[in-house]
Amino acid sequence: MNVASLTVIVLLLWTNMAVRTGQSTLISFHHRPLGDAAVPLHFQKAKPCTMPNPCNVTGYKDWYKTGSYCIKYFMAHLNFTEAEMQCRSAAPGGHLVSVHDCKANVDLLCVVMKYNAKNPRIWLGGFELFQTGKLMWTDGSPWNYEDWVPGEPSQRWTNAEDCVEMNWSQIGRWNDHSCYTQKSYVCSFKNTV
Ligand SMILES: [Ca+2]
Repeated sequence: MNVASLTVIVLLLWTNMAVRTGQSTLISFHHRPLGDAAVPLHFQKAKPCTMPNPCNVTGYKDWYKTGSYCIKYFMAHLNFTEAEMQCRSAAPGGHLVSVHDCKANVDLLCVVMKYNAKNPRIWLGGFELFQTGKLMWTDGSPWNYEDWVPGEPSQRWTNAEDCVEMNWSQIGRWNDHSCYTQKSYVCSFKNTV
């Protein structure tokens, strides 16, 4: 018997013994540890946060002020384009939300978790321009901050996942996803008051 055959037999015996003793799950974890992206979302806890103040623009007091923007969560599930169009109708200068620093990302997450902690996936206003790899915001503001799930954006340079969502597999982090999928969303407008 050569070494290769002996190795196969030992492996078969070992695997069989592991299954009989109910160790297969442990072995599976040992050899294939869960990556970050595989951690179920409902096992994750958002860090405690302070809700941002109400927007101080008359008629939009149920929106929240974060940085120079007012933002509002919308529960309805829409595709990316529909959500952007709804945001344009929701307020003058309205668009899907853009995010430009860590504080704004935390404020945004805080608002989302307040309204729908059980299903916090939302559209942001980010999208990839025609498979160029260039990421943009629907409100035209500069792309100067990002907080991706490790390994994302997974479909840059393709047209498979051209739109950006938050809270897919990690709380507060971003993922590129098919623009045709339907999700809740957050709108924002520039608060110049
Ligand atoms: Ca992706």
